[in-house]
Amino acid sequence: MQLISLPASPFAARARIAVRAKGLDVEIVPPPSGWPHDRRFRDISPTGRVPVLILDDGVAVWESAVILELLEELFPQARPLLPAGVLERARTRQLVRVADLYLMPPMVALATPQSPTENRRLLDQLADALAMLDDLLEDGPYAVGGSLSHADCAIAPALLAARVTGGRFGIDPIEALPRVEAYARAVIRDEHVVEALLEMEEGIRRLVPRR
Ligand SMILES: N[C@@H](CCC(=O)N[C@@H](CS)C(=O)NCC(=O)O)C(=O)O
Repeated sequence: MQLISLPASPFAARARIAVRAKGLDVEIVPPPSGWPHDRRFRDISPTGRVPVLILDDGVAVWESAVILELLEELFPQARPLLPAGVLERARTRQLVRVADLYLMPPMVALATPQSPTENRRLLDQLADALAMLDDLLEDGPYAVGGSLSHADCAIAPALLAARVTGGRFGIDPIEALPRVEAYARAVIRDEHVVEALLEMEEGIRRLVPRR
């Protein structure tokens, strides 16, 4: 299998954490030159986005949350990244939805130039999403159920992205949120999380060269 991934992408980091934690034989490769508009890439990823998982028979699967769910189903013998309890599984999926629907959208919008008013509105949206997350996280190194799950794959990269986004506006959007802060510090003790986050940091440094 191949995972088309960009180091800086929080969505691709989510998939990298999962494939490594599950111990799967997956080659991690960059998108082809000409990405994201390249016609052949659009044939396998209609949104033009990464990550994309290419299965051994050539089938391409896109959307990070779907890739993670598929890996659970394709490799039931590998380390599970969904908890055993039904309600804990629901909470895990809820946190992935929180990342996708509330945390990431304002950050994606803030990545392109906006008016000062729009920047403020999007930063407020991000602050609201982080405050909600502060109420949802469990105490402990992992988001749900005491072990690595899809929730951590989604939330840990999103929090690094939040810090980087806030930093561009001179704020740390996490520091005043005790659970989120404690979680961000604790979850990097996981070897697969820290590996993906270090790759993200390095990828972001390359995208935004220091002056
Ligand atoms: N909902 C998608 C989002 C993926 C996404 O936005 N990827 C970004 C990188 S962080 C991308 O490929 N952007 C390229 C573009 O928008 O042209 C997922 O979860 O996989």
